[in-house]
Amino acid sequence: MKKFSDLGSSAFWRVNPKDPDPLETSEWLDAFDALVAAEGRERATYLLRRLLEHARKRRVQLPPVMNTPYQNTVALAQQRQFPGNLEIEQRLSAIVRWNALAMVVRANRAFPELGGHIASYASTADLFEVGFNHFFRAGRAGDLVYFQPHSATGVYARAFLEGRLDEEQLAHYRRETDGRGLSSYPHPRLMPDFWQFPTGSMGLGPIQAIYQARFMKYLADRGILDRDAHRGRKVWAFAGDGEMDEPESLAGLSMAAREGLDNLVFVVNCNLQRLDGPVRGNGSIIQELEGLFGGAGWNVVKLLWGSDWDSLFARDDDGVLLQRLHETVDGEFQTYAATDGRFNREHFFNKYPELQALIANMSDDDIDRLRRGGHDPVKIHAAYDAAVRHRGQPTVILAQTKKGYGMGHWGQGKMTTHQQKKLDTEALAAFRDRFALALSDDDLEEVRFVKPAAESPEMKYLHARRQALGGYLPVRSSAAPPLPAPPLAAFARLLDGSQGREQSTTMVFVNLLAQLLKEPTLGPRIVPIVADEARTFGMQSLFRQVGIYSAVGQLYEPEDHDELLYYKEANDGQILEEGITEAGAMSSWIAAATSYSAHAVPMLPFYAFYSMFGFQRVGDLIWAAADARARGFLIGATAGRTTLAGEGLQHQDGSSHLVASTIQSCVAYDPCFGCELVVILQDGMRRMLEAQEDVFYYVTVMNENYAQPPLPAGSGEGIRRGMYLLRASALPAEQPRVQLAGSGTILREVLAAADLLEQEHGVAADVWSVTSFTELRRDGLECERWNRDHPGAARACWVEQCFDGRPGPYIAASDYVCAVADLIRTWVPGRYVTLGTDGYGRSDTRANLRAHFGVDRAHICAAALAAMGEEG
Ligand SMILES: Cc1ncc(C[n+]2csc(CCOP(=O)(O)OP(=O)(O)O)c2C)c(N)n1
Repeated sequence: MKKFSDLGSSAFWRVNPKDPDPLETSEWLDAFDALVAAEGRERATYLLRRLLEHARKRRVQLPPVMNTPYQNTVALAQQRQFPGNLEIEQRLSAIVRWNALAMVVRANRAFPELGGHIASYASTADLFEVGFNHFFRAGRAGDLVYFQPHSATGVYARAFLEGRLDEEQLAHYRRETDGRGLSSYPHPRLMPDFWQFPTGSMGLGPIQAIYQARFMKYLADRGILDRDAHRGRKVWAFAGDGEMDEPESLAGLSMAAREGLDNLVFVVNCNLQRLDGPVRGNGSIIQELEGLFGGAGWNVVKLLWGSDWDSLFARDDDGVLLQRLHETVDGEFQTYAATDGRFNREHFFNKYPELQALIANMSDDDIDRLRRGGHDPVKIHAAYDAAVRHRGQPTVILAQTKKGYGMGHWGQGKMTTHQQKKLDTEALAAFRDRFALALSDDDLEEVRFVKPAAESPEMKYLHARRQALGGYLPVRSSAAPPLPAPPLAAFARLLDGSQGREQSTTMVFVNLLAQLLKEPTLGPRIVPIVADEARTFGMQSLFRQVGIYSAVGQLYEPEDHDELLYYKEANDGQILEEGITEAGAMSSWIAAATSYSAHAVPMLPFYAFYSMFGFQRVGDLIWAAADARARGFLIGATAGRTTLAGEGLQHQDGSSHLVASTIQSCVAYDPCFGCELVVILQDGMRRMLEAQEDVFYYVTVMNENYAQPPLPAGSGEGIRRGMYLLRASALPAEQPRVQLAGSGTILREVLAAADLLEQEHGVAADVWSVTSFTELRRDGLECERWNRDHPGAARACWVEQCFDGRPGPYIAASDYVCAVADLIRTWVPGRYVTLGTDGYGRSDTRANLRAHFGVDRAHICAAALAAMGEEG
């Protein structure tokens, strides 16, 4: 094993180098102290600045300046007096701890397969409880809390004490199919009256919280949320230190600082462990995160040590305690967490005689009782208090804890603690004694939940605290006023087609959006979102029309200021231009798409992105959006594998509709014509805004220009349900016949193939416009299920209704992999041939690409003839 002193090159070491000449160092430090005393801090800062400049000139490497000592940021002298009843709070948190543990142990005793976590909540319990007792404000203008997912048990256990969940529900933790149980993690989809924000996938909680905080400022700056009513409102995000490894966790940090999000508090539970082992065994995750957050411009509050360390630091005149802390890597801190006072004395304190002297009057038990900051309500309160009062920057609290705190040698600090879900009676008894819980041996044996009597001081205190903070939390509400969707007739101009002019469906979309933005009621509620592709989609006219949101307005004269459609940033701008971060843009979209729930203010976001960089790039966020019951539009632009011609393999999307079909609340369409698009978007608005259905729309639009036809009479229902007969062949009924179906721009190849078949082969070809293979499949599956549940009934699905009396064979083509058109195979009443763009995209002209993949008119025609041949 390497010794710490050998680690000369580690970043951690560079922050804390050895001192080759302590005497000389102390002379410099004394001189500095004298300067501060005589001339003040400002002068000292000036001199430091000059010294740094000077060092730079001399090419002297500068030390990392983003790190502070391994100590609490809030000094004892700055600490506000703890306003609560510490004793009662400790008793309450012991009960919540027990109930959380009991849920997991009981679930796993009954069904060992069920899983569950004890150690994570054990480490974060005090961080949550201080929030619940003193900070988290409830109500419609209350705080929004993103809970660390695998600590959900503690939130349930507290809601049980509050009377919001019953024992039956706790006993059904992770057993949800009968509708009585509790979900594993925060899932609004599964517990829509309880959980607000899905955080189960690591990293998505932190990034969503950041963009939520920004969205709240956006709503206030645009005058949509009443600034006074929402003053002081906070977004709290609890995350694990291991979770900070996720790119999404860090992705929004600089935006949060840039926008001055002082309504945002991150609490990182630094128990120094993740699932497999230490987060930074050879370094310090807290110092590393301090550098990252500080460098990004956050206010960093380190909450490392409990009150019982105060006197040690006060007596640490020569800094030996601090030095010892600095030279200890996290792998060692973990061992100290897993061992007792005696071990800590021998291995940590006895290393230096000065340190030994510092703790000479402490027993091993005293040492054992030295708490880390995240386990001391007084210190937690001080850190939270500093965070909520800080202005101009977001705050991160780096709270040092022990994983499996209180689980003794069965779990605390153990490598395997994350997955510990069983505890024997001996371990339970130790836990009871450790937290002074009034449990009989029988209670232990049965792992009974604990709930003090309603009149007990604990329960009175708990309710009083929550009443003072506006009620209980988390609570999810979906009560929001409906917004009127414009009727279809409002879009008559777009429904009439392009009168022969060539236009892409992207352009039709942008025209519709521009019109919507002018609607008196709905207009202000539209949230256009882009990730640096507005010009790609021809949306730049919106920059001037409604402005780009910027917290500080526009501090420069834009280069194009003398043009009509200049690049306009404004404090009340409506567009969220996120820059090149699909994850950030998606998080903004989620905030807007769930605003009806989080703020009782329905908004209608349209996030337009390169279709390949949607489901493929940020699919997990889209999944989280579905979980969050998002309502809004995702516009997959420049869609299709052959329609986006020159961009090649990484850009060409042939699969997003397949993925979209796997998300139940995602209603996806791939229309060919602008009129179809308008019908779809109008219907989406009606469903989401008026009917308030918890669905969202994914609609692909293309950049291929062609004449847009007017809306075919009577096509509305078919467009919405997924297909309609666009063109019935005029050839006589006795001619051989084929049914051709197509979606997206490939429908135009299908139409051309029909002409070829009729003109060159005398084959009658009926042409179907398929706007959504995925909706057709859903309808088919639903009908099948209904028919199964109703023996004797034979409901026909939409595909069956459409093809009834229409002899095949049936040929379908799309710009996506064959599997998309295959989604409806079961209900096609004859030979069904699907053509698609399986394989990798590549660069070429549209015509060449379509020939290459076999989705052009010639291939469709050939496939039809071959199928007819096989049918005889
Ligand atoms: C995207 C994703 N990957 C993996 C997991 C599985 N997982 C759940 S908890 C966990 C470890 C979390 O460690 P940390 O964030 O340090 O939290 P702690 O439990 O230590 O408080 C992992 C890997 C997940 N939930 N999400």
